[in-house]
Amino acid sequence: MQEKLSFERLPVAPDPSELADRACKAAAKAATAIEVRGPPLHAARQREGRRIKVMSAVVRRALSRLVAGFPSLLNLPPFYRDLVEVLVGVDKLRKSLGAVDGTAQVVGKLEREHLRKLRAAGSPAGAAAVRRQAFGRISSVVKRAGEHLAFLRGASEKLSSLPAVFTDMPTIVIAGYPNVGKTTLLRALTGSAPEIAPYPFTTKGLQLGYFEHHHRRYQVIDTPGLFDRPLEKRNPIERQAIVALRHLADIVVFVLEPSETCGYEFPDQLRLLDDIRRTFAELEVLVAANKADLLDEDKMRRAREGCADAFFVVATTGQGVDELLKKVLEILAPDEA
Ligand SMILES: Nc1nc2c(ncn2[C@@H]2O[C@H](COP(=O)(O)OP(=O)(O)O)[C@@H](O)[C@H]2O)c(=O)[nH]1
Ligand SMILES: [Mg+2]
Repeated sequence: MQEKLSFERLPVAPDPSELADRACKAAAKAATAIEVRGPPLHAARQREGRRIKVMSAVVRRALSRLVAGFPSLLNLPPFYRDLVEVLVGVDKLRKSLGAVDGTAQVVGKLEREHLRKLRAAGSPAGAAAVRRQAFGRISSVVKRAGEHLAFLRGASEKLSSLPAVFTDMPTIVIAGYPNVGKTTLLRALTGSAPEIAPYPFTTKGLQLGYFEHHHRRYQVIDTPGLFDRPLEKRNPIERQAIVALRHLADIVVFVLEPSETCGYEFPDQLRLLDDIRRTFAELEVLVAANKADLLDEDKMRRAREGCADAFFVVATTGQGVDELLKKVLEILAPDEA
């Protein structure tokens, strides 16, 4: 079963002082909850030992959870790797996760070191001093990781704008100017309303839909706001985020709208089509000439001249969509179409 990689629920890195405080409080509470027996020194060692263990455990658990909550950067699918690179930098992220993991290890070491010292304590006051020293050193180690924790907090926030998609499902990316009928075509292809997923550098997000053919699922992605102006007009960071979609796409359907009711002139639409063909150079780009119901003879002729191999469709009624889909499946599943 394929699974979507989700960045929507990344853990939020704790504030170092708050974490240290929380751990101290939990430790104090745990120490009063245990029953100790025997002479005062023995009882003090038990209590203080318990406090050190709980302090350490609370800190280590919080740090390990944080690290474990980030998807492994080593085997991120290229689509996500590119986006993580654009948004936070893979190396920086790896370094901070490594530092936090290292902090958890050091805390464990400090715990063991102070438990040993505790065994050598000669009085209840001495045992309390060892515990205070352990708390102080653990707190300061956690605070020294503050910069990395802050970086990870920012990273979680930025990465929460990444969409949850299937990276290994055959995928059709729909491109074209606004209002040409991309979403309507997605509905026609999938038979349902799309899910919306966030995407960096656009407030419109992605629209995702799915359909099944011969027991195989296909993903259809509408990209409002991403491929609706030439990529040269984007800044390099935006461009990188947009171009990451080529890792997901197995085929592109570019929606043309020769009737121009969308408000964009036909020649501009053809220029954008050229741009998309260059961006997805390694992929097949099929063209759907939509709103064929609105074309008079002149515009129909012009559309044929402008794009000889376009599929004329009416996304609202589904007319022509089957032929387009047949071609899509011929390319994506040549053995089954
Ligand atoms: N007449 C006609 N209108 C269409 C067709 N396809 C879409 N529309 C209309 O065009 C408008 C924009 O469609 P939409 O799918 O939202 O475009 P998008 O911005 O590219 O996603 C909507 O009002 C649709 O109902 C079509 O084939 N014929
Ligand atoms: Mg749309």
